[in-house]
Amino acid sequence: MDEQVKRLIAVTPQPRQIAWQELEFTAFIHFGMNAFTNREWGDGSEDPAIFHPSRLDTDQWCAALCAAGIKAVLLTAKHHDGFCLWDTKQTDHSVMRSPYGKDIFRQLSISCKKFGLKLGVYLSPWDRHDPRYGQGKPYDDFFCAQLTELLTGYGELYCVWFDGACGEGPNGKRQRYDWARYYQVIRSLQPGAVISVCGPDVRWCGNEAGHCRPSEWSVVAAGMRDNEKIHEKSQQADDDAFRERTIPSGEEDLGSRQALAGIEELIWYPAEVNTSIRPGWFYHPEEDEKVKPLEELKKVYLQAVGGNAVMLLNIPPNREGLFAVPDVRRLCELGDFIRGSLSRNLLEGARFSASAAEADHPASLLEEGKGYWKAPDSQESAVLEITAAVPVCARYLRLKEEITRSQRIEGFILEALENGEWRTVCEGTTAGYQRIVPFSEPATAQRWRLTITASRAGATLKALMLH
Ligand code: FUL
Repeated sequence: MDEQVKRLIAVTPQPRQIAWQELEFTAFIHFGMNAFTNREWGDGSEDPAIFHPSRLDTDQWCAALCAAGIKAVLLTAKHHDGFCLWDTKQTDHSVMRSPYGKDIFRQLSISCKKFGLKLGVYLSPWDRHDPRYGQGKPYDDFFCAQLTELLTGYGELYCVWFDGACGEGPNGKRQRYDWARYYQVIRSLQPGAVISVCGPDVRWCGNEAGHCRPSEWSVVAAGMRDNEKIHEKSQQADDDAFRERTIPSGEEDLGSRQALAGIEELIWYPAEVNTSIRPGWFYHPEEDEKVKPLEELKKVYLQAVGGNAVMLLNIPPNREGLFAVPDVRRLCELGDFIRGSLSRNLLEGARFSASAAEADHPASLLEEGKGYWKAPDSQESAVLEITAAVPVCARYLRLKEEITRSQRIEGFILEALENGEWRTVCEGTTAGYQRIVPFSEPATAQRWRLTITASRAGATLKALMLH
């Protein structure tokens, strides 16, 4: 085996990264002072007296998230303005000093249990309220104490999300974050939680418009984990145009053999696609008419969840503390699409055979969904023949690699036997945790053929489905 291929396939995920990836579709909730001031970034001088969501109901949030098929939720416990949504003992600047007076993170944690959702937390390192920000260690002490409260008082968390944004500008305060210390606190208190974006476990896809790369690799250069670079990129996030932007040019290809040639340290660093259901991250009444159309959200879902990334969709509660009607409606529509078009596997009961397989990993394991097929490492291409129980009419292909064996597939083609002739139905590049490919037109056949045209050593598949 080629030396580079050997190095590439030696890179595999941590169990916490697999658990996170399996969530597939997750939610962000941006809530706080900004909903009441109608801003996106507060400056920290907001008076807690104005925070009074009159009908806040975390069950309403969770019910709507479940209707969309979402599996986990991240709350902005503290955004850049420093206002805390939980009962913190580290500052007065919190919900406890507001007319609302209750711990919102606590309420959400109770609702999450009730609805079977995982819970995570966004804690902004940039803090425009606390006077310790910019003083070095005193701020790190404060930040770690806040983290400790959140990581010990609310049960198991699946994610801690660190934003790279800081808009202090050249004459502003400078705080050098002690990242290593923050990570240590998280690893010791919540070892199962991933640390995302400015963290070692989950990579920000690089934009807030919902785009990921056509070939999203989870094996990338260790340099992608550089918080300073992430910070630089998200500096531009204050600008509306940025939210519409796609992948930064020069960064379209992060993981091909060519892109990684000569890179010393390689890491498993899977992508997350974060975007908001509305133009802003926080609620603004004038955006009630601007909830993203269903077609756009379907596209983001298929590209992200079907493109080896996790989708993180933001839904901001309004000033009453509820998801607004248009947002709830859209979540239900999206859930209907996912349940209606992408849940039933038309290849249930189908027979699979492969041009080659390792003895322990025959193609027949794909039938049972209990193991995975694997081509021998000497073969960088392979063919799988599929005979469905009955002729099926399909619109989507779904592939899942066994990622504990790394990400290997570089190209594939699906054909259908129609009227005695093989016709190409769709093709693609990477698969990874999961690839979903919509067909340009529906195809009806009983016999199908998947050709892995290229892979890093022997390909693996733990699922091959048609919908
Ligand atoms: C950005 C922040 O500045 C936005 O306000 C929002 O929280 C988004 C998810 O990340 O960097």
